[in-house]
Amino acid sequence: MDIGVLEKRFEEIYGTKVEHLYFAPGRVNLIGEHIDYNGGRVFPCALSFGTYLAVARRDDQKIAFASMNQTFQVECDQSIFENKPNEWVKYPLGVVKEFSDRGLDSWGFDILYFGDIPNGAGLSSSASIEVVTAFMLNDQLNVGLDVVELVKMSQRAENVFVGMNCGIMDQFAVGMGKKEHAIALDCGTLDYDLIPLNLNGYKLVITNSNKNHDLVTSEYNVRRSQCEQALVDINQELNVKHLCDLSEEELERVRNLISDETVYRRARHAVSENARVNEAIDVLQKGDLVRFGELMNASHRSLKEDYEVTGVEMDTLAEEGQKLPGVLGSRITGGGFGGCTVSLVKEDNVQEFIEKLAPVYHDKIGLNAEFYVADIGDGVRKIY
Ligand code: GAF
Repeated sequence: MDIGVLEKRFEEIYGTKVEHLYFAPGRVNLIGEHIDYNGGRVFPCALSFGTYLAVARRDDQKIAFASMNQTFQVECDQSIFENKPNEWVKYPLGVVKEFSDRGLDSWGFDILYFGDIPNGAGLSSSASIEVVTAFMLNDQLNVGLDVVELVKMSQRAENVFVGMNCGIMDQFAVGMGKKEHAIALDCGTLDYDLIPLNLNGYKLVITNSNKNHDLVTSEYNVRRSQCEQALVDINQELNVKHLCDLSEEELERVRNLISDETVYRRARHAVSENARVNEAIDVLQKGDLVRFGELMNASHRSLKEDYEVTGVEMDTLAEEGQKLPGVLGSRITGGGFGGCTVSLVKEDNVQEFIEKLAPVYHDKIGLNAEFYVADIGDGVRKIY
């Protein structure tokens, strides 16, 4: 990112200089999908690309939002909370509202964003804009909250203001990521460990299907409520806080309590995915990348068959990708219904992977895939 371009654009829009610049990354999840809201363990990392936020204070009680990626821009006061626009600004606005609800409402900011995360690709562009906004407000208003608290506020903003009942994984990865590390996060307790990513000659390749994950909010919320239903059913006899507190054997023992077959399959995905994550974190630390890759493949299969969040585009990318030389594993990453896959590919085979997968995908689906070799970066921060 050429910061000079952002600074120049800021001056063009607001007629004043950027005073401070902040950055929050996107994220890629290696394994542990759709279990953050089931109290499971997930294994995401922060990326080196993300969202920049340039800001200057202004003298009135307004906030102006603009983005170099979007045409919609707005200058608003608190009345915007009642008439929120169905535009990208609902993400940062939800965060501003979280601060405002805590009495932290000394407004007066001109803000310009620039993001280099592909939008709608399941790499957490929304969490990135939320967390960078929370981090900036915390700093500018001298609130002194720690990053985990900002992460929680950002998740709440998305749940309450945007209406997407996401778990905490994305905001946590964006806030707490560390260069060359993945985060082993227990979403039930928020205990976490930073695990070094020693990939011994392998690379994480992100493939963007360019199929926008447009169903994500509605279908996502349905999946989440199905998991909640499974928990209610199971708790007729048990007393568990989260679905992922169950082992696979325990779930089988109480299977008859779940009357709806679809709800049972959703629960089976959650419980089996959690077991896969625990094993994946373990084998990665032992350097067993072959097993790690097998677990990635099994994760994709479970998301396809039991959770039904993949679709033909993502299945094509993952399943065709799994067959290519030097590929240990490939799976959908993020909420699903489009977005990206993440594949573990031998460094020497990365070019071949791209050259072979792109035409297969194009022939079958008619879309052009894009490829990024993941560069694992740090979490949210102030640049100046
Ligand atoms: C989306 C959500 F925002 C996350 O909380 C998580 O549930 C993910 O989908 C699926 O693992 O990115």
